[in-house]
Amino acid sequence: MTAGKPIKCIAAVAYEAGKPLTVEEITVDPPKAHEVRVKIDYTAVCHTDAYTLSGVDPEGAFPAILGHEGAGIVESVGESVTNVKPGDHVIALYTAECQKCKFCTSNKTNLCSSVRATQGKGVMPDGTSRFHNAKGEDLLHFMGCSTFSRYTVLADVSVVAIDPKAPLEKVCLLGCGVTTGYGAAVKTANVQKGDTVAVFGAGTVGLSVVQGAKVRGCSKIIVVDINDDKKTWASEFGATDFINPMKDLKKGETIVDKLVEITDGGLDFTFDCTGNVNVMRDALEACHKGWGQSIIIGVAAAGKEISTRPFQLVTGRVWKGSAFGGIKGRSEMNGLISDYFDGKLKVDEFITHRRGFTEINDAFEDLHHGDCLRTVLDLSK
Ligand code: NAD
Ligand code: DAO
Ligand code: ZN
Repeated sequence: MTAGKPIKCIAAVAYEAGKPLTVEEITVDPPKAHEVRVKIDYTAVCHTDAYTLSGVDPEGAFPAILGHEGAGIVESVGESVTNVKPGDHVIALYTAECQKCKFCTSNKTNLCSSVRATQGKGVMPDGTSRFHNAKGEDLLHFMGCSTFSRYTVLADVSVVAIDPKAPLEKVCLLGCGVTTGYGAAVKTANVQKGDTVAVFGAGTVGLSVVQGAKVRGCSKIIVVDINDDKKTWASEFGATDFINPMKDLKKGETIVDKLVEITDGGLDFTFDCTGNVNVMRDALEACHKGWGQSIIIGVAAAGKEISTRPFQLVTGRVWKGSAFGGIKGRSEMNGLISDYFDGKLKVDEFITHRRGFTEINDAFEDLHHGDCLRTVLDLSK
């Protein structure tokens, strides 16, 4: 019986920017009111973890326990928690859903303000941490999730119970990349049968946009990526065309020229899944005059800005953004799990690497290789 007591467990601690994570034993305090302690079974590594660890994230603070794409089982709950109970299978949500704040009740956005301020500071809503190292020092939380620990504590608004039949070693990916891309296509953009779509960047996010566009019956799904190795994956996930702008353009031709030419004036929808601000501009300008919409999903490096001629917007192109695919984690996650069971949503196909948790630093290395979409770590190993 561990409820109400501190738990000692393995975690990967980010002590310093640019340094490998330290795998060590930490202490995880019991959950306070409106908090949930979860035994994390599986977590993947995403670019945002690497971005923060690299030190270029101006909001990155150390020492911290990173990780935000994870799933596990509720070990215990604090007072007043009503949405989950011990034994529930859950996914951690970096985009909370309190169902009460101005954002949640607006029906216009999946952003939620309930834990925003403290989550950004790396602490729980009461301003303190539940993680301590062997020296008794506090360790910061990350994105309200901290899935790089066998046990973590989440705000109750940052956790969703899922169908226990869903395999946690796979659906942990619904905690970020897959949901982000799929949701951006079917929810933020709400692409329809017959629409033409271009997706810039064929990582997990971009390929998941592709699968959303395919499910909706889009007529053309063009993937643009500078890495030719992505061509096979693009076609497996549903792309109709693949363009490598480094190799497939005529002399003097731009990617925008090419896309506009092959789509009779431009795309109905484009998606940036690269985080490169120049690509974001191309994606906007490749949209059809009068109605084309470009959705920014990629997270640009600190300080970067986007630009275009205002005339692009005056003439009807629309620039939008999407966080976590516009998906409300607590109310909509089980719909995605159903889509997964029904074969409409691919998840397993994104898992290119599996490792034991102690190999977490190798999983960060995997991210730099073109053959890796996601590495899933098993926290029992
Ligand atoms: P990834 O690195 O696996 O994929 C990026 C792809 O873009 C790669 O295939 C790469 O070859 C390609 N690329 C790079 N530069 C390019 C260029 N100039 N032109 C065309 N293609 C180019 O990353 P991912 O996990 O798929 O994530 C994609 C982006 O989405 C990242 O910026 C990530 O931080 C962001 N993201 C955003 C959200 C959100 O909620 N908005 C959530 C998760 C991830
Ligand atoms: O509500 O102000 C806010 C911030 C919401 C956070 C949205 C994050 C979107 C990008 C995250 C990157 C990938 C994990
Ligand atoms: Zn809210």
